Amino acid sequence: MTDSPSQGHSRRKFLKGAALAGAGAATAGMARANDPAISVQPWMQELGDGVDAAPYGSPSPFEADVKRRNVEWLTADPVSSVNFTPLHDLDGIITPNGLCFERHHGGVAQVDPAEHRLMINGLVDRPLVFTMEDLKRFPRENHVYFLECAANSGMEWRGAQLNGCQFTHGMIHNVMYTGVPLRLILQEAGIKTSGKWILPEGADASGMTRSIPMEKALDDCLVALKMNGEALRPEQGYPVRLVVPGWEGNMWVKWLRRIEVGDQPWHHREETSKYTDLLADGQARRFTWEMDAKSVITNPSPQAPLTHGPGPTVLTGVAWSGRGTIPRVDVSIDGGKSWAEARMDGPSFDKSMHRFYYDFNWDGRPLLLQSRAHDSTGYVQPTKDQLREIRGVNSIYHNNGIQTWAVDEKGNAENVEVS
Ligand SMILES: Nc1nc2c(c(=O)[nH]1)N[C@H]1C(S)=C(S)[C@@H](COP(=O)(O)O)O[C@H]1N2
Ligand SMILES: [Mo]
Repeated sequence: MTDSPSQGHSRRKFLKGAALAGAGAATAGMARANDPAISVQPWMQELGDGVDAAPYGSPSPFEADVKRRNVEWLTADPVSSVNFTPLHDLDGIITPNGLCFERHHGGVAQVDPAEHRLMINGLVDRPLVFTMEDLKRFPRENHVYFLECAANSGMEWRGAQLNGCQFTHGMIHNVMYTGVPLRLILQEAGIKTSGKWILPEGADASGMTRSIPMEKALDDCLVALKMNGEALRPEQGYPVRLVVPGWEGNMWVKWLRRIEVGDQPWHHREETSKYTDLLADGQARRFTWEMDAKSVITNPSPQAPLTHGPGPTVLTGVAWSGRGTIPRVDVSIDGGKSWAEARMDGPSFDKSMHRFYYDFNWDGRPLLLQSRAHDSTGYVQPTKDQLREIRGVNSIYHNNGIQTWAVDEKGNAENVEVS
């Protein structure tokens, strides 16, 4: 602590030096030779808060606009609704816990971990009931995975509608989970040879259930206790949720209380009347679990216009695939006529969000921005028209078509479609 005043002193010296250097050097229009704000500011002239001011920290008050938002006409009742991750305000690949979008069918259950249990029953040798402490005695693993609601971009099937990537693409989050492989818990109960499916059930008022094939349950599903290092947030299923990597968010049962093992799927509500894809001919595709490769440019975008003039411009966005990694993203600034390969940056994990950048010199003319993801299986993200040709426009779910933002001379962006 004793050295902090001198640290402050040397920082001021450094800033002064930097300002002088800037005055002489030719910049590419990214800074000014002189700026009065470089002088001593009020916060340099008084002591700041002590270490006891915020036992659990929160963002700067200047970041108050960085928040989850909902779409009013989608929110008939907040206990059965959705809000959206502010993708345009984030960078890197990790979604901070307080900004992870929420989707609840019966509100946020407030679960006391000491009273909460996880039961394994059905076609098992030994039906078992675990406390949360019991779960902590299994070997656990850490993995970064995206969770995308199958309805993400669902409002865009018939045309461009919502103005902002938060609303068109914000039903996704990407966090590091700490959890126990579901395989280990099922093996503890002993799966009978007739056990081919599982039915996870939530402890919330909606009693959420989904049928999941045993193959997936034994592969990479996790019974997760932590997100980004700390306990799950109540909104995300505290104290325990199922993680079903790469598969639609609806299957990631929160407030997990029971897993039944069965010999066939249960055909419950969320896999019949909901989360099925109605095709043009009136038939519905069922069990479309995997999330196809998808990407979106987050900056610039309607909520994040270009505030500088022509010159060096950083375009960025995110891409993900339920089938693997994203080795490549292409970017177009002319509505898909020509494409350039974006620069991938940050860690590349299986079934996780990836970050891409495209650093270019904006000439100040209008832009039609698009991004196109390639995943590690060779699959390429389709255009919205290509999707509609095969799937019609009746569906809500699994819209992974290419998004277009129109940027005008002033730098303002709007959700549009080109054909
Ligand atoms: N118990 C329970 N689990 C649930 C839900 C729910 O309402 N109750 N919603 C599902 C849906 S539709 C989605 S998209 C994800 C959303 O997860 P999140 O709230 O962490 O974003 O949780 C899934 N798991
Ligand atoms: Mo969902």
